[in-house]
Amino acid sequence: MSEESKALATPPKGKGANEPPRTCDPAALEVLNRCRECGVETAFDRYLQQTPQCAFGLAGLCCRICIQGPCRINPKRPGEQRGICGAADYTIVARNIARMAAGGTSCHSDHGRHQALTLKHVAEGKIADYTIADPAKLRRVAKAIGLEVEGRTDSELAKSVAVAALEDFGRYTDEPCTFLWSYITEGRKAKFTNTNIAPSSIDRAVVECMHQTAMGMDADPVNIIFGALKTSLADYTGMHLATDISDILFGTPAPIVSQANLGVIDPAYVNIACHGHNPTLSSLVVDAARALTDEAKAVGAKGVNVVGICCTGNELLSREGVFIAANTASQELAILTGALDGIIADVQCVTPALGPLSKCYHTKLMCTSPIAKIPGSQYFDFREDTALDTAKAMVRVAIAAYRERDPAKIDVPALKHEVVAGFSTEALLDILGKVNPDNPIRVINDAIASGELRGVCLFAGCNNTKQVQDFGHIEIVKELAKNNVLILATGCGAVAFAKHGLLHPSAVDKYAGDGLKAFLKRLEKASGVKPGLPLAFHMGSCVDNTRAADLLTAMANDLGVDIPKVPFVASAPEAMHEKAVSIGSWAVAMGIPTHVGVMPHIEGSQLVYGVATQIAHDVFGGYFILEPDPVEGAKKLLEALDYRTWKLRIHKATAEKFGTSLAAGY
Ligand code: BF8
Ligand code: SF4
Repeated sequence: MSEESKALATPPKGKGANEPPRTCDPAALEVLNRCRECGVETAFDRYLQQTPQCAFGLAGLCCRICIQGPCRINPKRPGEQRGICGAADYTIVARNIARMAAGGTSCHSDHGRHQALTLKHVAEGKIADYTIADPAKLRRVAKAIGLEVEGRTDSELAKSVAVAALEDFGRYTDEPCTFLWSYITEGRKAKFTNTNIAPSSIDRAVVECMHQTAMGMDADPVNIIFGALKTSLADYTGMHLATDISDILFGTPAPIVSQANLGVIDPAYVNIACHGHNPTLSSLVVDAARALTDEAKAVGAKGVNVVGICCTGNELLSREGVFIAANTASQELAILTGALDGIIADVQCVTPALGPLSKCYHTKLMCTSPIAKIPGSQYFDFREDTALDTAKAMVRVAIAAYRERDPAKIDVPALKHEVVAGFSTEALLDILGKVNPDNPIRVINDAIASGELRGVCLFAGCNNTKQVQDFGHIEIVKELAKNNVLILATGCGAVAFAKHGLLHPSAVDKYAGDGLKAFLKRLEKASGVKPGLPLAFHMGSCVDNTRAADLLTAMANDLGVDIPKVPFVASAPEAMHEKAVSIGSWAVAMGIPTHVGVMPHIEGSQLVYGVATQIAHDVFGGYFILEPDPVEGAKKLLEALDYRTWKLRIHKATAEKFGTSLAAGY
């Protein structure tokens, strides 16, 4: 660790801590230092106000599931106490974490439902503002889920895909969800069938999980965790169909150049941040902004500059090259630049703090979802049939706000980085196909077999104010890159890399080990991607994590093994949201060693902790690595990769020597 890194390595300690480092993003730090002088409060301050946090809650030992509670069990004396109903520590901890997985599943899948309904309405000709942007993807998805493609029009197919997706929400028979079963290995299908965790529908899995964890229901922690895993596979289903349909409606991402960090907010323009997760709205805001350039010029601006925050930002970055200003912990800071004229929010990760904060500035906060309204915002009822008109109305609010700016408050950090993003699974396979047209995915597998790469790591997840913002992401990725691990990234992790200049070819020269550098340069030369390939491949938003899972499935199928044998790990150094719990849970069920850098609320039960970190390994091949220290986290990820690579090489050598297929029993 560098001296600079060591200075940042201490997470905020709590009340009274002397100027603790809160972020390692220089742009964020600049704004935070300024707002400390002017007394504005942010999430970083409120975290400190909340400390010390409740020890019962931190351990997962507070139960509020029925109104006899709250019941709490002393984390220092687990086993000695029970809740009023007799619930033991392990029951309470398991129920709480299972309900978080259900919460995360609800977010991703409700997003997916929205996409599916939009696609259906497009196919039926009911809405004019959307089209099928990627008919080739439509056909690929239709084929993947087993639909007859030949001789059918795009509209017919789009309707069938939409209906298949919607059926995954409400099937009343017992066959597994289509958008799960169509994309996973045969080995995972057998595993999920044998462990009885294959969901037949998303809504049912969430309802069942809430039922299972109600007062007076399941008290068996292992059974509850299996219920949580079933729900998390419903999460996978909802995520996969959301990504598939977004690509169909808005285009499958391909390499694209953009910029990242607060410096993308340009005071010369009307600045509008699209914030949240759903591209259905934000894609039309981009269109509306282009259409209203003259109106922006009429108020003295150079035009309209749409920027992104959180995963809506990732969606726009991946497809349209829209600049990304912030990940979740910096969202308030975008307002504090004094040059943000509007925030157009859809769903998820839009913090309530933006309401009162925007009132202290000229920034207009606009909410658009009937289930995500924030006091202090203006509400626009966003519907697909009037989408462009509503988007224009919101852009006009921001244009009007431009005139209300307070010049004394405008101070945008001059910090931004160029990024190369847009690496969908298809885009990556296309690049790999330039090296091996017959079998693109083998390019990765061969590089692992030859020792050029040590494996693959997917960085996902959020910012969490318990950690120094972005620090874990940055430290771990540097360590893994130095050790020749191929890096994929989504969500706020990907934005962290973007803001710090790691999604750029120059970062390859700076941070990649010799093997990774040689690998990336070979791909770069063959593919001709300009200005070159970045250190980490930005695969999209949080909901797009199944893109990386598809790549992993392709690696496994090419190797002829199931996922637990593939040198592929995941890391969420700053997991925060319930969505991180559901993603982490399906990653483990899929067979992925999954590092989490913020302690989830499970330490109150040794049994549940043991299931997450060890028993899961025995049953599914995946397991949680719970490690807040980034250096240790990186070490453990490398160990997990090395173990799999070592075994793979030995078994491959043995199979080649004796002319057999890879041994199934290892
Ligand atoms: O869905 S990574 S903080 S913005 S939950 Fe939210 Fe976490 Fe960011 Fe995207 Ni994902
Ligand atoms: Fe207490 Fe049991 Fe009710 Fe939970 S479900 S609040 S442990 S009585």
